[in-house]
Amino acid sequence: MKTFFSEEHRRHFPQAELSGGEFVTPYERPSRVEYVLGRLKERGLTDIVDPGAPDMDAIRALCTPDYLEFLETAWDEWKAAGMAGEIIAASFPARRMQMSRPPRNIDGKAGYYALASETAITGGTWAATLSSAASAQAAQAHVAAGARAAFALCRPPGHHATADMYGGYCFINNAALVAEAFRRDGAGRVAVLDIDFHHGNGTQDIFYDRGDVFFASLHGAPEDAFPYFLGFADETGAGAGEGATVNYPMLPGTAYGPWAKALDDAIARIRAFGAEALVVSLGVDAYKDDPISFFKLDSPDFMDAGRRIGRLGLPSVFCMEGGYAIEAVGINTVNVLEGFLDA
Ligand code: 6XA
Ligand code: ZN
Repeated sequence: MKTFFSEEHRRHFPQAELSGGEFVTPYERPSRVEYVLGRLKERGLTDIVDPGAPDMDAIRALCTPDYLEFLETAWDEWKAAGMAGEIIAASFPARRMQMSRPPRNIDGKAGYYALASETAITGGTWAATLSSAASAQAAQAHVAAGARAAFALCRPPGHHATADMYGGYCFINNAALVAEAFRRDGAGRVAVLDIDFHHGNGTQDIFYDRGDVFFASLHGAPEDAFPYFLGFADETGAGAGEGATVNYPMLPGTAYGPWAKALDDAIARIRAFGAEALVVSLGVDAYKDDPISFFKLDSPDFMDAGRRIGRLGLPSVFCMEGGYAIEAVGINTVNVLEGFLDA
C-alpha cells in the first residue's frame, strides 16, 4: 500500500493549545507523523510519495468561498491588527445570536469560523492544511486508478472541519474530499467509516442530507466527549440522506468487545448500502493510553479492526485523523493498515 505524505505539515505547529484551563503544547503535533513514518518503514511499507499540489477546484467545491478566504488570510490580518500571539478564537455566536454575519474584525472572524478554541492558527497553517488535503486527493486518485487501497498520512487532520468551520485540530475535511472525488470518478455510492475516538461532526454535517454518501462513526458519547454537540444515536440523516448516517456513541471505559460489535454493525450497513468505495477516517485515539480519550482498545485490536474493514473488499482510502499516545500512534495506525492488507 502506498502512503501519500507531505513534509509541509511541519509548517503547522502552534505553540499553544487551551486545555483544562492551561496553555499546553498541542497534542496534535508534528512528531505524531514521525512515529507513523517510522513504523511504516519498520514494517516494510516504504512506498511513501509526496502528493504534489492540491486540486484547488475540489477544495473550492467542498468549502464556502468566505471560509477559504478566511483560512488563507487570517494570519496576515491578525498580524496587521497588531495581535502578539497565535490566533485563538474566543468569542462565538451562541444561542439566539446572529449566526450568518461574519464580523470585519479578525478576532470576531476567528470565533465565527471556529467550532472550538483549542485549535490555534499560525503563519504556516494554511500551507500545511493544503498539503494535507493534497495527500488525501493523491491517495484517492491512486485508488481511482486501480489500486486496492492507499494511506493518506494527513496532518492536520480533517474530520471535524465542515464546509465553513475549523476546530478539533481540523481545517479542511480530507475524508470528505476523498468521498466527493470517488463520486466524481464514477462511484455511485461511497461510504465513510470514522473510527477515530471523536465523532466526525464535520463529515456528518457535509453529507447529512445526501443519499449517495453513507457516514458511520464510532466515538465517545457526546455527553462525555468532544465535540459534545453532535454524534448522538438519533442523528440518522435528513431528506434524501435519511438512514445514510449512523452513530455509535459509546461510554467511558468501552473495550474492544463492544467497540468491535459496533464496527461489525457499521460494516454490515455499509455493505447493505451498496458502497462502491470506502473512506476510513483513521484515528487511533481509541487506544487505551491515549491522553485525551477514554476507550480501552489495545494495539492488536487495531489489527483486528483493519482485518474486519478489509473483508468489505472495497477500494479504500485511509485518511489519518487523531491519536496522541505518541509512541503507540505509529504501531496502532500501521496495525490497522496491515490488518486490512491481511484480510
Ligand atoms: C479538544 C479535543 C480535540 C480532539 C481532536 C481529535 N479538547 N479529533 O482528536 O479526532
Ligand atoms: Zn480524535
